[in-house]
Amino acid sequence: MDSTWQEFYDTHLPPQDFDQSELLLKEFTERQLKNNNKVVLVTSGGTTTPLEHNTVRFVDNFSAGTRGSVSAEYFLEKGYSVIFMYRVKSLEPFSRHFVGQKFLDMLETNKQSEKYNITVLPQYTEKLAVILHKYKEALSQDKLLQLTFTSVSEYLWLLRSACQALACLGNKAIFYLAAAVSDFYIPSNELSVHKISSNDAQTISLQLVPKILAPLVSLWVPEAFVVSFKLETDENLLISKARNALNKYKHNLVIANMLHTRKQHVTIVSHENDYDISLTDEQLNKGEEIERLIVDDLTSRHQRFMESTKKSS
Ligand code: PAZ
Repeated sequence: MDSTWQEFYDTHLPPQDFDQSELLLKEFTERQLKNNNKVVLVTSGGTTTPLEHNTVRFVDNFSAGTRGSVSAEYFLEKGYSVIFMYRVKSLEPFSRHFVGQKFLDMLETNKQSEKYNITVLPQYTEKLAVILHKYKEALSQDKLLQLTFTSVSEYLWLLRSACQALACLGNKAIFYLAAAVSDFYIPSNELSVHKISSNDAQTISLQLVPKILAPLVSLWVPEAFVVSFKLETDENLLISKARNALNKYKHNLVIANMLHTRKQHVTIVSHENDYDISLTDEQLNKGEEIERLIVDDLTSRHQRFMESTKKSS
């Protein structure tokens, strides 16, 4: 069964820290507007569909958060301010370079008169310093705001709130919707309160998550530059599905990618044409990131978009 987006918000409570997130979004965007900054909202990571109110079990959507976190860094390099809306525990800009053991492997300790000192191993100092500097600069220049979600409901509440805050930026805002959002959910009033017992045979009936791109493009941020992503595993469906989405929601671009080649190859589907952005094997092995090319392409498109939609005063 299908539900409308209004019904969804009417029947699902906002997340617990919603007032705080709303305030952060409002204040951040007001400061960006005052400083005449361009802002990109990057969504990143996968949403969950909880199976219980007190959630022990949930259905998850695949996404490590690489696309979003890497792109956020390149948008900052291009002078954009970034609202990074990401799934708890997925990759984040800057810290993504040091996940798992990697960070600890960069450090060494030595003990002098009962006190520990920590130093960065010389071979890592430059890398760590460069990344740390960029991170601190983004914060001190007030160019990065990070907000988290876990469930699809939290994601939808936060996304609408971000739209309401960003609407005042008009065509200076980019929406870069890279998060992998659940297509199905169990409505709040049908969810078991407690952990489903393994003794109870369960038939779960899922409802379709409302397609939020529709109100986002037509009602909430009609002047913004909106980019969605399409992930497929069947190559034969990828471009047609991406184009259908573009024709249906009438936003600016769809970036189409295949699960297993997404780090090396994407197709940009626009209203005029489709074109590929790729890294060679050699570039990939050298550690180059396709997001640099994607962000280069998008920011020049966004520039043209702002010029063509400039309001004559
Ligand atoms: O986060 P990641 O780098 O592992 O994956 C990125 C991605 C494949 C989730 C993203 O590029 C994407 O296609 N997002 C939209 C997914 C969808 O069609 O719902």
